[in-house]
Amino acid sequence: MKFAEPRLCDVSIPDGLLRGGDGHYRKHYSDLEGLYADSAAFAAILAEKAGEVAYEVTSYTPGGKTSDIITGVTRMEPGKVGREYYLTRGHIHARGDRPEVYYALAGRGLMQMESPEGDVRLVEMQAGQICYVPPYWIHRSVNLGTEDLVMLFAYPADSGQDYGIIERSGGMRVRVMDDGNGGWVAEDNPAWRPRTAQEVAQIVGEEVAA
Ligand code: S6P
Ligand code: ZN
Repeated sequence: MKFAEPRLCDVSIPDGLLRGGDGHYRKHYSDLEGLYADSAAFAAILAEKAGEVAYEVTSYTPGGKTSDIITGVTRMEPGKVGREYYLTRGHIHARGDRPEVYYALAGRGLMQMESPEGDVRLVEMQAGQICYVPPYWIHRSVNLGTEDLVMLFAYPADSGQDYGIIERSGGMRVRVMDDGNGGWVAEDNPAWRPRTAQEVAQIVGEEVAA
């Protein structure tokens, strides 16, 4: 048997990067159209910094095996669109039963999770804390601070990401907004539509009675 080689990577917390991995992508503000509630505020940000990086992901994906784990770092800029804190697009794992671990390395943020049935969990995180995202939860991170939010993540290599799940329901159920006192408040997203029993069953791989 040919055993896979170990890999050593450096985590640069000040730069918010994993060095020595094999993946790197950047999301610019211009890639985030339609994500935020306040479209006028978003247009103003676009006018100012369309080509700037909103968040970036560096990672290491080992080869082939379904039992492998992808490890990486997400760095997200601080800021707000209107009253809404900056966030990542969010997704559910295409293989929905695959979980994920997030470890906050710098900054102050929140892991926003939503179950297929629409339960909401908002877990505040700061450097040194781990959030376990269980199977089947839609997840995104939110930067609540004034500095970069830097998070290390690890998840099964065969998870895949379904981004459409959030679009199909009109966004996530709540939006994380500035409460006017330097804190945050979750506000209902009026555009949110619950998933049908059929959709939920499809996600969790169960049969539904016709
Ligand atoms: C992948 C994992 C992270 C995110 C990254 C960017 O399963 O959860 O690598 O991809 O934090 O967020 P998003 O929502 O744009 O994928
Ligand atoms: Zn994920």
